[in-house]
Amino acid sequence: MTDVLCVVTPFSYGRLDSVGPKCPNLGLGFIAAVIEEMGYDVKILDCFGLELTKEETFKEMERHNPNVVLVGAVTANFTISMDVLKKSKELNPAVVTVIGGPHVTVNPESAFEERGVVDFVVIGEAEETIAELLCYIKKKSDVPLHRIKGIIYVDESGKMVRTEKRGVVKFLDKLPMPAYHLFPMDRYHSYGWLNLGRKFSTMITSRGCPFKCRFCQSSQQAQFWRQRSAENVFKEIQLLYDVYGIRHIYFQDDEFCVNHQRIIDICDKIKEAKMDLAWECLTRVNHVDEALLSSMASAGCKSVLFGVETGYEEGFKKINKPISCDMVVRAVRIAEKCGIMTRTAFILGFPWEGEEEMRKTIKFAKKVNADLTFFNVLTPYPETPLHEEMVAKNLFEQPDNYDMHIIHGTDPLIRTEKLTSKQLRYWCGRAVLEFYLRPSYIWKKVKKVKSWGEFKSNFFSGNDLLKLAFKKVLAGRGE
Ligand code: B12
Ligand code: SF4
Repeated sequence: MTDVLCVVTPFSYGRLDSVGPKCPNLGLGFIAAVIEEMGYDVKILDCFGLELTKEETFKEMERHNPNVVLVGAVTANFTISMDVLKKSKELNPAVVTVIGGPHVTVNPESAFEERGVVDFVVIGEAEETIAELLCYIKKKSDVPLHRIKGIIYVDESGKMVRTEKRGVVKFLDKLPMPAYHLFPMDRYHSYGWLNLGRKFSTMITSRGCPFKCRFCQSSQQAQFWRQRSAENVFKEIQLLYDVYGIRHIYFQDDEFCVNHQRIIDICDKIKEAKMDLAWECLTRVNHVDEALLSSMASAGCKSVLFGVETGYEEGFKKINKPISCDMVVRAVRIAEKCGIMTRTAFILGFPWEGEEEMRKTIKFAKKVNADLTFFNVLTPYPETPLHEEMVAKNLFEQPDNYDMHIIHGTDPLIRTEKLTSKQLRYWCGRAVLEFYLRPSYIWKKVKKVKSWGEFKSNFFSGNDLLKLAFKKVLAGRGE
């Protein structure tokens, strides 16, 4: 029997399984570490990492027979998260069910649409809330439920009670390291395009983002940007390196390079320790310069993903991203000069966009000519300004169909003022084909391949991406 069971719901990239990464769910990792520090028996059932089906997940839940079940939900896995909690109630009506994560943080009522499945919704960052809630559940404190900040529950009269708002965790260094020992650390791997055959994990070294792009949910949730100190981050790198043999880390902070000195300090520590570590991160083009990128490269940074989003100046203004086309080109060229693989991500399908904007964005992506470029159709997430705008303009084709809305996988949920969702699908496929099937690009890629393993992983993920792009173009033709 397990006291507290954290369930990472089943998830697969479907047709793009060769492209998507597998990594620990660090939100639950931090929460489990806090619970363990409190002295409870806690386990993580990582159905994504272990590649369990829904039925296998249910069997494992039955085997663990927990007293408390915790599930984290993004919008795409909300339905299956609810299924997991419903099943836990069926298996044991006395079980206490708790749901948290980005989806219920902005849309908590959805968890109570079907009564009797969820006992508690936790809003926002949960380390402090879960500690207090567990004390209440285990009858270890006298603090009444309504005094626990950051939760929603249904009281005896059937009324939904929302307690006072809880702020974010201010000092991240005081948190324990994520409970990596509870994850199947041998099961994780990087994205297909940078699968170096090394043991892989992700890390989060800061929370929030200082910017407010109109389509982004992260920017709406965290009230302000916070960082872990270089010392604290390096401690976690050492843990992953020494205890789990991790040699490839993806820093999945929304914006890794806000504080240059912190990054340079982390790089210095990696170099001083002579670690054989490869790593990658996400950042914005206006947050990098040559000094920073060369320091990162010398400490093992192999790849940087720049969120670019559109390919024309007016577009940046409209999405509230204070960057310009020149800044994008400049950042990519500096990274190239430093020997870092560049990746850029674009979004197609902002409300005002038509064929002209599609062409501009694709043209610009080709001009930037990063090593890898991703094109996705906009998925407006609840509580973002763009979501509100799309709803107001009646641009949703499938309002509630977020299920299985996985990377590049499914039909667009939206249309624009000028393009249908089928046309958007077509443009998304066409963008991929136009970008990748240029002889100059193929030759650039071939020249850079260093090993048979690298060739294989690039070939298979490239092949799957192109196949999907062809399908999108064929399905979207004729409108
Ligand atoms: C790593 C990551 C992934 C990994 C997930 C790995 C895994 N094993 O689960 C991968 C690459 C697989 C992934 C996939 C997807 N992701 Co993702 N991902 C992230 C990312 C970059 C970091 C998550 C993280 O570790 N954060 C740090 C931790 C500490 O924060 P946290 O997860 O929010 O957790 C805190 C609270 O939310 C809360 N909490 C979280 N879980 C729980 C559970 C309980 C019980 C409680 C009480 C509290 C709680 O407490 C935590 C600690 O304070 C975030 C962006 C971000 N900055 O968070 C996007 C993000 C979560 N992903 C997002 C999306 C859209 C997706 C995809 C749908 C993308 C796609 N189109 O395919 C898929 C869906 C996958 C699925 N079905 O679950 C969105 C979610 C928006 C939304 N409302 O749905 C985010 C917010 C990015 C964004 N800005 O839009 N993702
Ligand atoms: S910079 Fe990135 S994480 Fe920050 S608000 Fe914009 S899209 Fe979101």
